Amino acid sequence: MNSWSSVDIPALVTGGELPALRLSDTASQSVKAVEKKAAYRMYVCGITPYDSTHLGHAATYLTFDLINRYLRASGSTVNYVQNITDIDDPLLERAIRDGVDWKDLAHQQIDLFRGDMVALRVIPPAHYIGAVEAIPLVVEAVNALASQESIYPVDSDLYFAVNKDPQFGKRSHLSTKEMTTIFSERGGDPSRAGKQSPLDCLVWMSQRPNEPGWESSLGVGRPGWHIECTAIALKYLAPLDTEVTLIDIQGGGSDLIFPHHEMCAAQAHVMTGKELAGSYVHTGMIGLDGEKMSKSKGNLVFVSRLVAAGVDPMAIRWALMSTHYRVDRMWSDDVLSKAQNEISVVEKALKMSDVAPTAQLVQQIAEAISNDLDTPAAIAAVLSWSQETMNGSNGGDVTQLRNTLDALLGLTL
Ligand code: 5CA
Ligand code: ZN
Repeated sequence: MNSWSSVDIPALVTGGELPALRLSDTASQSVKAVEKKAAYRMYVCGITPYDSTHLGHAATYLTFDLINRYLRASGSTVNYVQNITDIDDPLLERAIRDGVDWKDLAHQQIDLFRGDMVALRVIPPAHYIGAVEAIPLVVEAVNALASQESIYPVDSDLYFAVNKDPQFGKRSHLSTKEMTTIFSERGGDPSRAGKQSPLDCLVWMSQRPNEPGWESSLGVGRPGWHIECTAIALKYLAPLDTEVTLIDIQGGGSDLIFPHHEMCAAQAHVMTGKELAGSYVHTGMIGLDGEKMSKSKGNLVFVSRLVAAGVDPMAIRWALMSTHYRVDRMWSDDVLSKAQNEISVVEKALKMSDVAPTAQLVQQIAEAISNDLDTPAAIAAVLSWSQETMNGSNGGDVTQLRNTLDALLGLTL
């Protein structure tokens, strides 16, 4: 699948090395330093394309964009991979509801998503891979799991036995009861007859009447959800034997902690004997009117609609960064108008012929981002610099600041 167009990022001049990045890691339940390296591997779970990018998706991809930008600004490369769940039950259900072909629906939504990501200046993944195009990889991954005796049939479907991973449950920290409840809420089938354990997950679903299926050595069918991400991550991030974990960062919203990321980690562990990620990073949920914004609830605010209505995408970026990524938070018109007002103050300051000193501000922004992506602190520092500039302070280098806002925060103001 084509990714979206690349983003120009200016070089950052800080006068020194950037502080090491520290990130919240769900598995260790701590803020962990990301080991300094020349090359990183990051996998972020992509959209299921049946409703265009809402602000929840945008917030999640912006968060990982901040990580991507920071690691690059530190002088490293980042192999960034994202999937598209372009075949799954919710997509088929929506296509039937709306009387459209599921492939057309997916393509149209993926195009909208790409447009939104370009507008928000999100660095594109190096590999943007759909589940359908990944079917040969999924088959390979199921075979690798089968060779570890962790695959069994139920009717003509195939399941992964989670107890083959001694670490199962260690990344998400839930009781069996909690796991079972959440599993059934998020696409799982704990009570299906014939399963060895209620939490075992489907890896290959045989073709159902009036549904698409693909020929494979596993029979005619389609991939289960979790194995799609496991297979894509392991193939396109090409883990090295010399590294302790397969990849550096596995990411997505907190709604993916269980079952999705636990299942991916368990499958990867059984396949390779190694832990999937050094850090499991999860973003809080964006809500509207007191509830999580979700396609199934329909309480969505779309990036494309805001942009079509004339909202500056940089204001959306600023608004989403004005609160911390791990916190569940509400979107509202007030959040947006506050961001618009703040941006107009910063823009005014940036246009002054003399600006307040910038070297310390650049350090403050870098330190804030290194501290588990503390964007509210970075924004507060920029606002206080703007105030000082408006009060007549001078001696700063506006180009240095513009480059920092762009390189680290993705803001062109
Ligand atoms: N295709 C799967 C992942 S493999 C999926 O979860 N798709 S999604 O379209 O439902 O979500 C795409 C990404 O946005 C996921 O990382 C998800 O965790 C995140 N996300 C979904 N809803 C919200 C929300 N309300 N707030 C923040 N992030 C969200
Ligand atoms: Zn995923």
